[in-house]
Amino acid sequence: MSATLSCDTVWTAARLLPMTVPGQPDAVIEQGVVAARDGRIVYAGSAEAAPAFAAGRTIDCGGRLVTPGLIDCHTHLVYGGSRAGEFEARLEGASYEAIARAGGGIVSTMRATRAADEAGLIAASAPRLAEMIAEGVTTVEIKSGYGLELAAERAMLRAARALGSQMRVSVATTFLGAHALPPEYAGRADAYIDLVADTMLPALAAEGLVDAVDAFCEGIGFSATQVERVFAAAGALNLPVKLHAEQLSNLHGAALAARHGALSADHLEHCDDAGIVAMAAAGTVATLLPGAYYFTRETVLPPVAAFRAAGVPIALATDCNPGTSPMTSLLLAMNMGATLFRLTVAECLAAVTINAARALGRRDIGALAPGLWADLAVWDVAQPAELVYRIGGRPLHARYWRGQ
Ligand code: DI6
Ligand code: FE
Repeated sequence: MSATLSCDTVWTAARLLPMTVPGQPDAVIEQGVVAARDGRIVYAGSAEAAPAFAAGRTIDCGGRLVTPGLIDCHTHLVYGGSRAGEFEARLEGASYEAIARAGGGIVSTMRATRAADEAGLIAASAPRLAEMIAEGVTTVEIKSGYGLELAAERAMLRAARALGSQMRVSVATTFLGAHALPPEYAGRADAYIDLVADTMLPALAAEGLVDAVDAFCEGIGFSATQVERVFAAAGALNLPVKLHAEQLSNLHGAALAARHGALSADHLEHCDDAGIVAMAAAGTVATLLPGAYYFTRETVLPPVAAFRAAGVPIALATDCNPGTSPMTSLLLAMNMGATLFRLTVAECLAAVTINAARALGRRDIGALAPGLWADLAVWDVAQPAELVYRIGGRPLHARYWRGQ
């Protein structure tokens, strides 16, 4: 006889996919129950083993699949303007790198972002976030990196925080000052990195705007040495790091990230064995971004089989950004992860829940277990594979963020 457990909400008749064992997400609990108090899960498991509940409200899930709320762990969701014109130019033959070198690309979004104020950025970005929420996303990471000067980077991060407080979704902010070289620093990349590491990062961190620090380690971005400077500054502030690594070429960014205990290394199409070994040893998550792979028509696949063999946890994210992945659908990213990268259904599900949580350094989301936030997605699907299989459609029946 177990004692009565008092709680705010009980979800009954759920087919539960708790994601507590990342390797075995097919282990659906057919007659599942979740109970929450003060936004946190107090029970998640079979109805049979459940205690008696004294609940404020009971929600009958009608036998629907219930998963943790989805986590989009890599986005550039906050920005001004559009790059549809650049897309058109690429269709006529211009390459992404050529456009970037000609002052377009990231720098054109920088101009539009600097021109918008915080309210303008919120207004431009809220619809994108609403699309994610409509697909069951309960946590989203949002990077800066289109301001490339203190005031505009601050406006981006403040807009991200504001979206998180307005929209019933958790927002994790990442400072990506080292995303691109602003034109006023042309030919002076080291001086810009000094500004990022010595001025911008400490100021924004002091304002509570930075949960993690990222950089773009690439020929058209920053060198490994420059990234080291940024990571050292992050380390001095006790902030975790992550890295855009090996997207277009191999600068050994994955190994660099692992050396700094990075939460994740992201993209990784050109990652080599040394990078994989280093990531496995450091517990760094491989965040794969199939939307960017697809949209830039990349032909080199990320070494998924080697990540799998080495035991590197794999996450998937939208990389929502105006240049290389104008995508807000995390479900489509799952489909692309399976179709383009050959991830299994089980891997795709873990990639947007438990492993995405790890890529954000979070242990309080991404699974359904006592103590974690009651972030739930209730789906109108017969089996978990349908979440990965379908392209389009809105399979979400209901979504709960912190129990509400
Ligand atoms: N890698 C990407 O795919 C995006 N940023 C990055 O570091 C592209 C950003 C853009 O083109 O606006
Ligand atoms: Fe990115």
